[in-house]
Amino acid sequence: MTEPQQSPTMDVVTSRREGPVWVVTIDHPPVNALGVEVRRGLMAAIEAADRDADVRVVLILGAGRHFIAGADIREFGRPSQAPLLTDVCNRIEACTKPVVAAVQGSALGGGLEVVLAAHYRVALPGAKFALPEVTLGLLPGAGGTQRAPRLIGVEAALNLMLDGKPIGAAQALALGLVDRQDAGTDPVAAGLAYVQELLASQAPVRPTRDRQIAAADRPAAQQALDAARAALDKKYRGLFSPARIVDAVQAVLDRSFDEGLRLERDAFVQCLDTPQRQALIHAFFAEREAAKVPEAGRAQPRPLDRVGVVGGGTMGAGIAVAMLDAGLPVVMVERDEPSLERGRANVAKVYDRLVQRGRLDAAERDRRLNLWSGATDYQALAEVDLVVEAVFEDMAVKTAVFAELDRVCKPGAALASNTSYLDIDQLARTVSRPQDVIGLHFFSPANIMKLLEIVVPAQVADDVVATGFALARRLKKVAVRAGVCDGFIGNRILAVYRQAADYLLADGASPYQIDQAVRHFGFPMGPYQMMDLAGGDIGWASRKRRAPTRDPNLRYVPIADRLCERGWFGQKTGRGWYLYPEGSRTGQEDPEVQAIVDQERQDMGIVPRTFTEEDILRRYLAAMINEAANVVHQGIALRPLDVDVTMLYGYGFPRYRGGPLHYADQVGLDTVLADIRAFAAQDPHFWIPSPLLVELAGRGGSFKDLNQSGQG
Ligand code: T1G
Ligand code: NAD
Repeated sequence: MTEPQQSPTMDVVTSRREGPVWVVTIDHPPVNALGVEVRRGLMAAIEAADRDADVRVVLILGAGRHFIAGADIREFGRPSQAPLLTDVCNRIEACTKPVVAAVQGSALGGGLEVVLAAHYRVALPGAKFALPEVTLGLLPGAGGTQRAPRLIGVEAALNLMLDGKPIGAAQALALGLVDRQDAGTDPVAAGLAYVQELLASQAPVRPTRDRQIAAADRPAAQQALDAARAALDKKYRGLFSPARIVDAVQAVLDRSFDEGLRLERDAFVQCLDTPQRQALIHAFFAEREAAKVPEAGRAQPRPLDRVGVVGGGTMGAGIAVAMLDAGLPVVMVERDEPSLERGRANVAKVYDRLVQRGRLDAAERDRRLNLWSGATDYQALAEVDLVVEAVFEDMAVKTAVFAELDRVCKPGAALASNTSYLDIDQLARTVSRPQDVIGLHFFSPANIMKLLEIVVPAQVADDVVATGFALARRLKKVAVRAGVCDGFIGNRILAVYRQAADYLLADGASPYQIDQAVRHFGFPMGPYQMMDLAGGDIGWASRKRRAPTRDPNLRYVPIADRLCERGWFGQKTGRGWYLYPEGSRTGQEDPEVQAIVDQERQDMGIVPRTFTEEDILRRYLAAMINEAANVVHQGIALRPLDVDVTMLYGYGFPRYRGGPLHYADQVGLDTVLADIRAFAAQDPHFWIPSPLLVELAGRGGSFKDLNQSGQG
């Protein structure tokens, strides 16, 4: 992770007088974050305005695409430097001249708190307002919890702070967050126009702190607070800061502004000290760093105006929808007309459901579907810039498809496979242009899941890798570079911690106990619920495919096979590890499954033992961390953060724990290693400490060190 260049204080905040207007501009690329030099610059600018008798109004602007994207997140965890943002906001509010904020782009977190501290606000069409601190394990710490409710009401302010999502200019105007909406594109012009209006009306200063919640609105405000508090456990399970947000906003009804500010400050410091804050900020920067790969640094992406998708099944259709959502024309090729019609229907079904739910209007659906075309003749792919193959997971079938692509696609077209496990180097060697072959591993449902593993085979050209990352940005996916191995980053690690779960199952834990422990850790579901969702038949097929090459030293637990032999594949067959009466998606524990487990243990001569929730989690996570370390050690992942991002966006690892390798650093690598060595005493074939884990623990190092050095 690279540190941005510090520029001298005065440059990042400039002030000039235009007649009676003191124009203050923050220019601190890339997002005008409120680092210490910006805070000092703002403080100085307001004080200068107050000293200058010729100044009648102050206008605050942000240069570039964004107004202010918040506090400088990189400063968190370091000793705080004066002035604190709270003091800067209080100083802005206390200015004796009206202060106006003109907002284009993002006004987020501390940036919105600066807007709230101003006396008047104007928004341009692209303006986005949010208090996303909760996504970083924090709460607004510069007066936002006290000023936002006073300006827009308790309920609206709570929603902004608890979900952290942005609202646009129109909604901000409707809520009273801004006073004006300007249709222009230039914040300077918009700001000065509004200032002239205020000067003409001799508008006074208007401190937000002086506003009170009207007596008539207090009962509804208290109801909103009570409802938010009641929903905390369900909606924000495991998170620390949401409850602090509700406490702070409660002060708006019960205390003075300054008492509320002190309470907010104390809560902010508490949140700063939590491991969650570290984990969530790690996740914030990790997903951005993951996009910084050597190939993209060396080459420009190829054009991406038209794409092809081969296969219209579960993945092909989802991938097509993701492309159409991004405005890319898609040519879908299937093996025959009935399959093509199924592919078209799979795509249309997604949009029809969105229209039915009112989340997309019919015209927009039709516009996107019109970008779709289908064919059974591969010639239809002659003009595409990139094609993604998503046909059956069979090397012979995929090789035949790539032979067709090699025959018809134009020179320079990128040829991608969505394979989950197969060897992309082998696939590349089957065509005349291996430099154009890449793996683009989407996750199901491909139009929803944000993760995209970009699998880099040995012969691929840098600009094809750069094209993969450009596509990911276009599709708003979080891309991770992965090397070629069985299962790449995510599925490879998944296979190992799944195996650890199966060993727990064989040795005495129930599938339901294991799932519960994993849910309590923060995953949305446990491994057995996951298998029932994805379909047990997929794992069964891959176990059968691997059987000939399976390591005979490794224990094999045949329980899942027993269920599959009965056709119990999970939700799609109404039962798997759980029962799903009448197609419900919430499974019920199944005593027959437990009976099968007991029988298999007997057949394997295992006397079941008791496992606590902690026992289960230590084994499950140790297996995940150990294999993740191997993936970094073998260069399949560039850095530990790439694994963390993969597990966060593709495998449900709880974001507030930062990912398995960030979590391992927090737990302590020596602790994890000690666990693995203890487990190895019972099973030395499965529990083989990763050389990287041994090396790092041995020298008191951390995975974080490797992220900072950018090395695996
Ligand atoms: N601090 C430091 N760096 C930041 C930053 C921030 N707030 N926001 C972005 N960056 C860096 C980012 O790492 C990347 O760096 C570059 O800017 C471009 O960002 C007291 C406590 C604004 C919507 O949570 O949501 O205020 O990789 O790639 O897609 O109450 O960045 O180039 O080296 O994301 O155009 C609250 C976080 C802080 C907003 C732009 N604010 N930022 O998206 O570009 S807490 C946030 C964003 C706070 C106060 C509290 C997005 C963006 P690099 P990018 P983008
Ligand atoms: P699927 O069975 O739902 O769809 C495969 C489609 O490919 C079918 O519609 C079939 O008609 C078509 N097809 C087969 N041979 C063809 C040919 N020669 N030309 C054109 N079309 C042909 O399978 P799926 O689940 O969508 O998986 C597709 C690929 O994506 C596999 O490689 C799989 O491993 C991978 N994948 C699957 C998932 C998942 O969760 N299902 C996730 C990631 C990756």
